[in-house]
This record gives sequence, C-alpha cells and structure tokens, in this order.
Amino acid sequence: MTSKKLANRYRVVTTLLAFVLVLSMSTMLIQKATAQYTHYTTISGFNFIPQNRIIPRGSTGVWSNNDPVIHTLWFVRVSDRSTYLLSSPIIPGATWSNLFTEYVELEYYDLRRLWISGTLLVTIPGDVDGSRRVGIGDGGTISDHWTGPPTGLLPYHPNCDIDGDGRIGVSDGGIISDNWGQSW
Ligand SMILES: [Ca+2]
Repeated sequence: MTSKKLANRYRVVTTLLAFVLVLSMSTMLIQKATAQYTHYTTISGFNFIPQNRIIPRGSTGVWSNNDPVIHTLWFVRVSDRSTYLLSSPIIPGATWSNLFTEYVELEYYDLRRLWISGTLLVTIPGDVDGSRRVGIGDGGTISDHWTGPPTGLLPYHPNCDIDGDGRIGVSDGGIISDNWGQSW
C-alpha cells in the first residue's frame, strides 16, 4: 500500500470511529434522560397544522386552539372506527394535551365540524416513516430532512423531529439507532 492510500484509509477509519463515538455518546445521553417528548399541533383557520402526525409512544401531544371558536377533538381508531379519546372543549387561546402511551393509528376530528380532520400515528420512537418498524427507511428519511449542518435535500418536517427539540439531527439519529429493528 502506498503512503497516500494509507493516509486515505486512516482518514476513512478515523471518520467512521468519530461517527460511532458521537452515536454512542448521544445514545448514552438519551438513555439518561427519560424519553418524554412533546409534540405540538396548532388548530388554526379550521385546520390541524400539521394535519398528519407521527409521534413516538410515550410523548405528549399538545393542541393549541388559535381559532375564535371552541374545538373538541374526537379520536377514532383506524382499525375498527371505535372511539379512542375525546378531549375536553378547547376554548379559543387554550391548549389541551394528552400523554399517548400505546401504539395506535388514529384519525381525529373536531367533534362539531367533522370536515376538520387529521391523523395521528403513535409508534416506536424512531419510526419516522410510519412503517411500524425502525430501520433503514427511517435513517434515509431523517437524513433527507436533516437540519444540519449540512442540511438535507428537504425542509424540516415535524415527524422527523423525534425528540421535538425543533431540529433534526444527531439526537434523532441516536433514537433511531436505539430502537433499530423494533416493530409492532
Ligand atoms: Ca430533534
């Protein structure tokens, strides 16, 4: 091997080692903190924003009512159309929150205006593509939306911000590696 090739190889291996080190450190940090994330939805202009959410099990969903009317949220299981949850009436300017503790696929509506609807998938932390499994597709999805630096090809997407800190980065990648291969 020439010295140039050796130098190149050394560089590649060092980069890989640094990457593994960063991943394992972020994993340690995440395991120390209890996984309690908060994900926000705004009710504005008679729409849920964002309308379709994927959130990790164990996170709190918060809905803020920016409309001038009362909204009451009715959550229905996609599997059998049964009622999963009914919010209290959310008055203008108020918020309502719920801790989602089980894997479930939901549609939800404003109880009095059924044309206002959204979806909520509560899944494994790291399942950002909603396949109910954590794997390579999720890694690819967060790298597309990586907020950087360097930035990914696509803009920030809340479904990829697993820990809800407003950025898509190493901490979210660590959550994917922690839950790699899990499914439901
Ligand atoms: Ca994040």
